[in-house]
Amino acid sequence: MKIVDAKVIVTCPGRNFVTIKIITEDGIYGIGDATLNGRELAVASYLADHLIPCLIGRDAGQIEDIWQFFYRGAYWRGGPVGMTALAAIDVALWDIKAKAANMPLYQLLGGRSRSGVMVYGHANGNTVEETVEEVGRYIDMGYKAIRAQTGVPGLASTYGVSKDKLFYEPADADLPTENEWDTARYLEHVPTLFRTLRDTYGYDRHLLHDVHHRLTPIEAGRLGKDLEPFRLFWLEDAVSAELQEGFRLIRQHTTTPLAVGEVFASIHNCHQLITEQLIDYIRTTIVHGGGISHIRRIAHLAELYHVRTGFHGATDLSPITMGAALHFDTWVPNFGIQEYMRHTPETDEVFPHDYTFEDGYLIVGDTPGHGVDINEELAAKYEYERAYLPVNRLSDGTMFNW
Ligand code: GCO
Ligand code: MG
Repeated sequence: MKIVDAKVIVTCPGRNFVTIKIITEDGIYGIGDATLNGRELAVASYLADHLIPCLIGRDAGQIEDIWQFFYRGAYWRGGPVGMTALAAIDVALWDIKAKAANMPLYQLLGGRSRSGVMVYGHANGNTVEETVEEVGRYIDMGYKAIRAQTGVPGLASTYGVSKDKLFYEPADADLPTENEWDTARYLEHVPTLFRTLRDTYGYDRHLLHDVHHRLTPIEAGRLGKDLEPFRLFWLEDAVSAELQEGFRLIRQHTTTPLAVGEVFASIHNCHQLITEQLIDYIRTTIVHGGGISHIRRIAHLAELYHVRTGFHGATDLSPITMGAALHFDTWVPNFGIQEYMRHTPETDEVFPHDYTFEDGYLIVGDTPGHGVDINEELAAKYEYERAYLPVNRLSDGTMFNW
């Protein structure tokens, strides 16, 4: 299965997506997602200018060797741009291998471990009342698990609170918009949301919350403790995780389960978090973590330490990532939950796929490969539009984490 061609497709059906398509001599092709929000063209160039020239002529079946060639061979290893590019190639090669074997990808990984993949949706509102109402909508849609975010009084905008309720898109401008942040106000407000949610809906559904890297470890410990009575499924990205041992402090103060890792690019960003059992869920997903070949290593390490997977699944990850992740989720023994933000109908049309939502679960399809395709003609109609994620400042102007 010699690789005879490979190309990068950039499309913007409402938001930017980067895709690699790898074609073999016998006509089988595979596709992989290479989208890195706000840095899309860096990955597109990394693939087109530096990786694809080395890919042509190789055997598409040698996935591991190709992975090692690009990882070790780069000398400059890792990083979000490099690992996203590598992930795209890896997923496209797994797609080819599964198609050649005439099997859905989960069969190649080890077969089905569960009938469906439990997902969580995003409910948000400007006020507690609005968020409570939104959570009700998600319950009505059948979700078993719901992430809840609310506006903070006194702040003009808050992470996770969007105008369009069903299709949240944080990259909202062609240059970064500046938001304002206030930790004290936030810490006061969030417990009210979860108290009201539990008073309204009881304890039947799983509730989750994303702090988006905004606290220090001791602040995170306090929030985790305040939220304990409301039994969160997880508290996500409570602090930015460059300092892995910083999580020890959070752990000393709370039993609220912790999730982290959507911005990690490799096992080296989380090995200590896992082996010291400082987290409960690892969020690094296929597209930003070197593909199936590398995420598999993270999942196996995590399994030894009672850490489960909880893959990132925001709309800035294309349906290809969602498809590949669902095959992985269907197989991986230590599965926890899968994030699921719905893509817009325009995006779904560019990336036809065979997974379906049923009663709070995503059900993987049985099409050979990862079950997601790209309509290139349609993709070509949507030109790239530069878009950035916002940045945050404190009220005195100090730059902060977004
Ligand atoms: C999540 C994430 C996203 C990110 C986005 C950045 O938990 O889904 O935090 O909403 O902000 O993926 O590109
Ligand atoms: Mg998050």
